[in-house]
Amino acid sequence: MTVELVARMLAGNRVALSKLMTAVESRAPERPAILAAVYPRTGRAHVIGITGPPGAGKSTLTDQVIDRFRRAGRKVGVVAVDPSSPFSGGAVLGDRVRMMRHAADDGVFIRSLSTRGSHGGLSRATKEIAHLLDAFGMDVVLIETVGVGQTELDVMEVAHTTVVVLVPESGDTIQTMKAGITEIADVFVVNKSDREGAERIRRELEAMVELGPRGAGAWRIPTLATVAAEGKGVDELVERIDAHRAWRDARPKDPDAAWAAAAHDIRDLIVERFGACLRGQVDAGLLDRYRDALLAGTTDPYTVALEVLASEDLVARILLCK
Ligand SMILES: Nc1nc2c(ncn2[C@@H]2O[C@H](COP(=O)(O)OP(=O)(O)O)[C@@H](O)[C@H]2O)c(=O)[nH]1
Ligand SMILES: [Mg+2]
Repeated sequence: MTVELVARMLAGNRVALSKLMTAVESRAPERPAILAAVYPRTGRAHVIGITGPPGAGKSTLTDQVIDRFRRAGRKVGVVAVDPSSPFSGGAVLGDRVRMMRHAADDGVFIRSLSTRGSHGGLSRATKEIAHLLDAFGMDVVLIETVGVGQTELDVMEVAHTTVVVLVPESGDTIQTMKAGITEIADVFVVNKSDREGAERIRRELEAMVELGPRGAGAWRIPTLATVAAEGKGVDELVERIDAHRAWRDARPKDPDAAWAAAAHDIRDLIVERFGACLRGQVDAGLLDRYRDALLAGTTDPYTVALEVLASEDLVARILLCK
């Protein structure tokens, strides 16, 4: 089933892609097998993060960027992440509406993710869905996420190039983030530059960039002005995004970082699988014989846990976990 679905996806079937995304997002048991099967086909796409406060125009900008990439003949996958609305899903819907004109385009695939569907593992789900889009053959994967909190930082770890979108009213955000914001951004965009104060914010950002690394090979973070609603400044944005990729590709690869990232993924997968199995084993009657003593007050949960951990019975059940 999984093998056939992956084969269909790799052959360009969008329904298969969509089903695989759902399996991965919901942590179906086939998830590691799916990811292993697509792995050899990943590593080609340029993954671009677009983040910033709600209402900054990220979706409008994403829509414009999709348009530019499509004109250049590049295929585009989009993951719209919304960590902020676990129940409503409202913003995600708005994002989709803003990118609707690409819905009929075979070279575009848009997936929305909310906290609800991904069992708290939003950054993991985002990363894995980006891998699927990469394997599907997308040249570019855009990840739109809201805000600059920890979840977004985790999400952005997946991105090769991160665009931080601000607006003329973002002065406070910049002040609270201070240097932290230049650590995540590869490109700054002041969107809604049709509004007053845009140039002032742009200069503030530029001053902050000046304080950053300036060595010969260092990337200099550009600060761009856009009016996403009118498509202004988007060509330059796409040009800087491409330039960042070229800069990145020209740098020597860091094997330690690559191994650390892989080891992190491997450990997570092992712990997750093992934890789920162990939970099942413990629930399957391992605790029954402590019930009466616990209710009678002659023991307590902590003592029971220590006894179970030291028991041969637990070891026997652990051996059943694969
Ligand atoms: N004035 C102005 N409004 C814009 C611009 N870009 C987007 N908007 C509007 O800002 C609102 C929020 O845009 P959206 O893309 O949903 O923001 P997101 O929450 O960051 O994804 C929408 O009503 C857009 O039409 C712009 O450059 N100038
Ligand atoms: Mg949006």
